[in-house]
Amino acid sequence: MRRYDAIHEIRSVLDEVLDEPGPLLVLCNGMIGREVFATGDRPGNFYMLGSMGLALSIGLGLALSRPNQEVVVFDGDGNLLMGMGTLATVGALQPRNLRHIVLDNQAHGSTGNQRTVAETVDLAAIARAAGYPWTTRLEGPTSEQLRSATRELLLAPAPAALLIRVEKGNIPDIARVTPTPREIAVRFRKVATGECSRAGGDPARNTPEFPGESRQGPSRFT
Ligand SMILES: Cc1ncc(C[n+]2csc(CCOP(=O)(O)OP(=O)(O)O)c2C)c(N)n1
Ligand SMILES: [Mg+2]
Repeated sequence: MRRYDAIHEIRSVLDEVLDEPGPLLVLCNGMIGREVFATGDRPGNFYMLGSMGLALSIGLGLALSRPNQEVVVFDGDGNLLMGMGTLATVGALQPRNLRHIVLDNQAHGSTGNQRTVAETVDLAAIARAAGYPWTTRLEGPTSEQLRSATRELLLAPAPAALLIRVEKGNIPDIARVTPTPREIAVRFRKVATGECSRAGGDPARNTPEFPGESRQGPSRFT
């Protein structure tokens, strides 16, 4: 299964199972964020453009500060390896509303498939050892296996992690995330603080206005 196909299946389960306002989604940098964007943008998606290794820290902070909202982090193996200390903090703090999805292609797929050490390091086992009460690792699942594991993840005691081994490969010519970093932050904050009640609402209607600030066009960041 390709990473994009896995993201597509997971996203359709999230949309089917979780009613509005839906979970806050935190997307790590690189193609993972772009592929989630391609499956449907929404103000409740926080795309971490450019900075690698931070999705789980951002998700943890959100989960702790918004305990009544579900937070789902989409991570890559390279991202998680870069910010691995956060696994221990998550294990220590036990946020009950934090769910962590790791798309493991054992490579920095966004930048040319340079190998990561995920070949020899089982990140799901590390999450379990760090104190996640529920972790599952899927090796090249079928669509149905992935859908079923995603439903389990959403019901599992949190913090919970689902690691999926996916094939290497990017979708050719996939669009960049079009909202600017500032637009992403402002509209996301509105959802997270309850100022806007629909995490999945029409992104256009939730795009803030920035007096005196011109749009730079799509972000250059990976
Ligand atoms: C600090 C930092 N180092 C390197 C990069 C370049 N970079 C962007 S995405 C990426 C790979 C991310 O790997 P992974 O999390 O495994 O996701 P994948 O692309 O494999 O889906 C790299 C190295 C960056 N943006 N920031
Ligand atoms: Mg990877």
